[in-house]
Parts: sequence; structure tokens; C-alpha cells
Amino acid sequence: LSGPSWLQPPGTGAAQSPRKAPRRPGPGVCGPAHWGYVLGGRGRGPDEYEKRYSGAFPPQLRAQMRDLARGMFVFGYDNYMAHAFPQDELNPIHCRGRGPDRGDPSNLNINDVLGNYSLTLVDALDTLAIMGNSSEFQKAVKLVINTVSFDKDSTVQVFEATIRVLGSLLSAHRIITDSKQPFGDMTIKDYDNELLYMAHDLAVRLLPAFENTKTGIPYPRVNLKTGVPPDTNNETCTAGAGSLLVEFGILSRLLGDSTFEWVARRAVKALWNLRSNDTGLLGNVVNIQTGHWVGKQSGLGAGLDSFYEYLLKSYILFGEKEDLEMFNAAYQSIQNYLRRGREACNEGEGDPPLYVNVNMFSGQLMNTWIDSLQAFFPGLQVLIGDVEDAICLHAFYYAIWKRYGALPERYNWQLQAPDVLFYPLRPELVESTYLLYQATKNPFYLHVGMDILQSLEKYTKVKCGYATLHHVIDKSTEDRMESFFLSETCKYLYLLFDEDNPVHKSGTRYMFTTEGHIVSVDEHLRELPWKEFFSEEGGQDQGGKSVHRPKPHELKVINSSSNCNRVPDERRYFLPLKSVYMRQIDQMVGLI
Ligand code: DMJ
Repeated sequence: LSGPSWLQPPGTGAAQSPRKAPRRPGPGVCGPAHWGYVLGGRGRGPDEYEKRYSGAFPPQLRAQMRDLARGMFVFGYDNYMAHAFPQDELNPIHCRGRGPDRGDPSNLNINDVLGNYSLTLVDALDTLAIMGNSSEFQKAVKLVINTVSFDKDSTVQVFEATIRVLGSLLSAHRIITDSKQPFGDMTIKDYDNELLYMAHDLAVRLLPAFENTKTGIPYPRVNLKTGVPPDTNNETCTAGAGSLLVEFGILSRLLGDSTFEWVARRAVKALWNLRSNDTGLLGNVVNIQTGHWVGKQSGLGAGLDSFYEYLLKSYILFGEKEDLEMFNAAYQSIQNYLRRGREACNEGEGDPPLYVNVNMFSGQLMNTWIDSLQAFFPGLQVLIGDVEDAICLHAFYYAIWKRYGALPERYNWQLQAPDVLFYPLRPELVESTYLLYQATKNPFYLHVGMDILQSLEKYTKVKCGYATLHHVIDKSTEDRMESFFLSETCKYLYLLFDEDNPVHKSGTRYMFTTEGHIVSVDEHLRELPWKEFFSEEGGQDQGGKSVHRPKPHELKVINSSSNCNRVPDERRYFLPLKSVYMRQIDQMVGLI
């Protein structure tokens, strides 16, 4: 085989040998010695990359960028409210609203997400709070309480309704009822847990997806009024079925009703038990009745992304060790079979590392593209302390962004060209940029954020909002602004530049759901208000001793907003990557 070493199966030659284990942080991981190493400031002379990116980012420019990010959100939100509410989404070019496509039930791209429940308003709630806009937050919450209903004849995807709607309702509920009110006064007069009841109502309507399934893996879609449609599909993607535990778990623990967490956890375990015995990998599409893998592709992007994310985040939130154990095993398999290229990302011989798509049973390469969803992975690596690898993977995606001013949905690394050309304003690269900035405090990431902000302004801003890029090369647009643009893309951009935001101030511990909704990590969510059901030993280890569930302060994982923002005062403004590495990547995506 010729071409980059990413084509080679793992283990062929020293440069391609699988990484033995993730580089786990030891105590004091965020201290100066560690960052001195990761940031690579070891006697290199300045060059064009260093000149461009490593200069300190002036505070005024930072404030300007924060205001630009806020302005971006406000422009999208105000236009949605003016032209689209109470419909689900804004068509930003024609200044109209958009709801489910009733004329074409097979239009899943629309109908999976739009449930006729004012999706964009609901999804945007906690961004309003994070930006400190208490009057609009209070107004929006009241609108949701008074106008949104889930008693609709809409067939939606269980996953989308969970992460965008259920997650947002729970996040806003927690913000309203937080006794500390860190974002300003976000309380609602006479609030009587209405958002929590709405979340419960929605979750109950999603429950039929978990019934009559032989494996416990849920049906992908339900009708909110009538349950699982008779002609429904038995095939689901792994991420869709296996990333419900964060929202369902929070709901269960707030209500003291184990049902929701139980069904979500059963689904995760059923999927986990179907992993390959040889590689430990999962596929991307499975039949919920037979447990047969219909899609055998294993990768980090579409179909699997948030499955991995929620194994770790469930552990962070609920402290159940089995979630961390599954995550650790999955991470090891990813390192063994998906990661190609040289072992150390920032130095050594061979191609820079890349995570490819392989057959779950054989580990053989299945194609030569990566997708833009995979750009979330460096953010997840930050959470477990594999920061150096995160820095390198993020740089690869940033190089693609620099080339097109956006991320194509799929990029073919062999052809050095996009395979799928649209960019629907996705947040993943910004999310990783924000988390890497919190971990390193390196101004490189502020430069990256500025680049992203400026290209969004230049290529996607239209008359009434921000539009999906139809074609990242000719920059033509499509009349759609997905709800995650306000709930995630704008939020992460704002947080990147808003130095003093309560989300990343010490003393607070927030985690982001896969839709970017904040949830505080606290003791309360680790207390089970019901008899333990999820560990096979019924909450007891083999010897009958009670299982130790770690307290939040005992967590070894890095919470971006707790440990790593305590960067020493003598901050080291070096490039996080060696220039030679960046040049290599720029070459590999055809930039130079
Ligand atoms: C969002 O709905 C979530 O981030 C999800 O995890 C993946 N897809 C979109 C954004 O791209």
C-alpha cells in the first residue's frame, strides 16, 4: 500500500504500533511542568506559525470577539423569535419559520428533529443564562411553560428529542432552582418545577421506544401521541440508542423514579455486550430485535460519537464505576484499532496520527474519509487528560477549517478533498477549541476561535440569521439554521472569549451534555433515591461489600471547569504544537 501510514493496518512497523494506553494524567497534571512539556516550548526559534499564533491575545481583542459571539447569538435568536417562533426552526434566508415536513414523512433530516415544539427556543434556554441575559431567559422560560406542548402528532427521533429538548429543559430547570444563581438572577417568580414536569411528560412519551424490543436497545423513533409507529424501522445507530443516559439519568435522579435511567442503562449495556470479542469495537448500526450489526463500521464520528462521550460523562455525573470501566475499555480499543500514524503525535517519524474508520470485527480500514462530527473527540480527550493527543487531532481539523473556512461534512484524507460538501453550522470544532483553551490557556486557541468566528460571519451570515453552507468550496448556502447553532456553536464561541464566565470559574463544576447544555456536577446526582439496580451485584461487589461510589472530589478525570483552569501565573505562550508538525498537517490537507 502506498500513501499515508493511515492506510496501513495497525501494528505494521514501529511508527504504526498501537498506543499502549491513553496517557492518563497523574496528580498535578495541570501544573507547570506538564504544560511545559505539552506546549513544547523547548528552544525553537520563531517562524511563521509561531508569529501568527503564539502572540498574546490582547484583552481588548478578546472582549471584541466575545461581543461578536454574543452578537451572533442575538442576531440568530432575535430573528428566530421575530420570524419563526413558535415553529421549530428559522429559515434564515427567507425569514420564515419551519416545522415538521408533514407532506413527506420520509424526510428524516427534518422530521427526526422538528417535533412542532418550538425547538430552537427550547434548545437556546441555557445559552441565554450563560450570556447573563436574565430578562430574556425569564421571558423565554415563561414562553416555553405557557406555549410548548408535547401532545403532538409528531414522529421524532428519540435521541434528538432527548439531547435537544429533554436536556435543555433539565438544564434550565437546574439553573432556575440553583440557590447560588451564578449567572445573575435567573429565578422565575412562582416557579413550580414546570420545566421538570415538562421533561417528565416528554420522557414518558419517549418510553414506548424501549418496549417490545428483544435486545433492550430502543426503537429509533416514536410518535409523541401514539408511540412506536407500526411501520417503523428496527435499525438504529449506536449513538442514537446508546447516548441517552445523561439526560434520562438526571431526570430519574431528580424525580426519584428509576424507570428512565434503567431503560437508558439497559440500552448501553445491550450495545456494549454486542461489541466484537476480538477488537472490542462496536459498529455504527444495529438491529434492535436481532442484535445483528447492520453497519459494521467503527469510527469516532457519525453513528458512534456520543456513545463514547456519554460513557465518560455518565461517570463524571453519577460516579458509577462501570461507566468508567466501559469508557476505558472503549478508549483502549480506539487507540489499538482506529488510531493510525506515529505514536507520539508531536514528534518522531511517520505521519501524524489520525483516527480512521474500520471494520469492527477485523480492524481493517473501511474508507478514507473522516467526518466533521469526529472533531468533538479532542474535547473528550481533554476531559480524560489525554491532552497532547487532543492538541494534535484538533490541529488536523483546524487545518481543514483554514482551507475551506468551514468543515466539510466528510473530508477524504487520501484525496485531500471533501467527500461531502455541506457544513450545517456544526459546533464540534469550536467545542474542542474551547475545552483545549480551558486546559492549556494557550492563546493559540483564541486565534483559532477568532478565525472560526470570522469565517462564520463572512460565509454564513444572511438576511435573518446564519445559514447552512451547502458547498464549502463555492460557499453557496441553504435556507436552514439548525437549533444547535444557538445552543452550541454560539455558546462555545462566547465561552471561549468570556474569561470570567461562571461556567469556568473555580468553585463551580459544570459539564456539557452532547448538545452543549450545562449541568452542574454535584453530590446530589450521585445519590440514588431508589434501590440500586444497575450493577450486576445489586450495588455490592462479589464479596458482598457495598460498592464504593466516588464523590465528585474523588474523580480522577479532568473536569475542564475545575482542575485545568488553574494554570500557573507564569503562563507559557508557546505554540501548543511544533511548527514542523503544523506544516506537515497543512500539507496533508492540501493547504500548502
Ligand atoms: C448536535 O445535535 C449534538 O452535538 C450531537 O451530539 C451531534 N450532532 C449535533 C451537532 O453537530
